[in-house]
Amino acid sequence: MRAFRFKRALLPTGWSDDVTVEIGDDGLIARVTPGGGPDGAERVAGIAIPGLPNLHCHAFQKGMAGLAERRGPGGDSFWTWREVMYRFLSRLTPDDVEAIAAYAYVEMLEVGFTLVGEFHYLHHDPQGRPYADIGEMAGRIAAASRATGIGLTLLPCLYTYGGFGNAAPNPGQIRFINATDRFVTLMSRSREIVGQLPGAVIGIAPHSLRAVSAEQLREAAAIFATGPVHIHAAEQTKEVDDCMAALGARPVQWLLDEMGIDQRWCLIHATHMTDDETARLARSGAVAGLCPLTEGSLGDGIFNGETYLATQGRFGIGTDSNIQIDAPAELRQLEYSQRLKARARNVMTASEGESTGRSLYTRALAGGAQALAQPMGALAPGNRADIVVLDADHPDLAGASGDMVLDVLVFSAGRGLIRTVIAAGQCVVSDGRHRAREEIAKRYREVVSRLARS
Ligand code: NGQ
Ligand code: ZN
Repeated sequence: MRAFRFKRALLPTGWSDDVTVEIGDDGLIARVTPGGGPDGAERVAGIAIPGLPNLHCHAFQKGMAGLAERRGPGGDSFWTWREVMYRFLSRLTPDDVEAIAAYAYVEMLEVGFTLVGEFHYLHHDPQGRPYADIGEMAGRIAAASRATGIGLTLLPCLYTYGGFGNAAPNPGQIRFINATDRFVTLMSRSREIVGQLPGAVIGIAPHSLRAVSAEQLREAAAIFATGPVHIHAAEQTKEVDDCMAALGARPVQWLLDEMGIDQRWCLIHATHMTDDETARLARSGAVAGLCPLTEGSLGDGIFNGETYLATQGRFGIGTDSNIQIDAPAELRQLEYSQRLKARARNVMTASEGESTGRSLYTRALAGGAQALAQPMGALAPGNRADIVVLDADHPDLAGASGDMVLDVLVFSAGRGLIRTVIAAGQCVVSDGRHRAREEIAKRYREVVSRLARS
């Protein structure tokens, strides 16, 4: 049993002073005592808030951040970015993927993401053949999680077709491809791998309505009848148009009508929805997996936040392409994109007087925990001991109390407030730096410089 004592903490009942959190050997919170607690607790200066789940990540894409920011011939788009991404991933070895993922996870922990949902589709060798161990790449993701201490929900991806209408995969996609039967084998192996990692959870990720058939999606949801189901949906307008042509409905509309979307579903992006789709998605209890920095980077469009929130829609946030890994910046970008769209302020809040920072943070906690099927999102017994500690002495926090602390975190000071991060009871970040940053960054630099040269 370990115990930490914080100057102040955000508990399910609100802000409390002098809080002791006792943690079991399983990395879960055993007891929370406001206003004191047992002797012998390790004192941590600062303000404790729950660690955030990162509900959508393709870790390997961290290694290409900055590679696609140069104007190409004839104008750039999501689809030209995807070509660059395919070229980048075509050369990655399992060692490369592990090195890049480990460094991405170090950065996530340093900004307060204590658990990652890895939407994992880089399965096979560069010729598209499964490795001798079909779970080779899944094992590398698990190894990166273990090395860094970030919690993991692994979402192996079902990817069969190159586009709508069961199109053949293009050469850039061959490393992703499995028909349903081989995906079932991959899932069994991935389940074993995840089983060796304490607290790790597995779900499935049919990549998108472009990459699987309607029958496959029904089949996969039935075979894997419990656990998270994540799918990219309605990110680009071209995808909506192609979906109309192929399936006779818009992507989110089709999923709602045909798949019985419920609480185990997470629709990644869900950018282009009519008001009707937005309200129906909200009522379904599913989570919208918003990735505001990536959606901005890729020119996707702006989520229908006002209507979604007005209908009590649930959302979480993801770093997706990892172009920038920064939890407060994701939340800020989400709110600012809504402000620019609505030409209004304090949009992602539901009630008068509510702090926007608090609203964004607590909704992203709950939505992420649900989407990743993890006990987290509040400092309470039975939950993962995932705790982010903010620097109470930071000048930007002068005079701030209560929820204003979260407004300062999201809108002004940002990640600079984050000093200590505890994941599953282990103190992995102190003074803003991950305990293995040096060696993991060294390996990352070697890998990325080699990739840049070749
Ligand atoms: C992905 N990323 O799977 O990494 C996708 C791009 C696709 C985003 N959609 C590829 N942001 O959607 O086909
Ligand atoms: Zn994605």
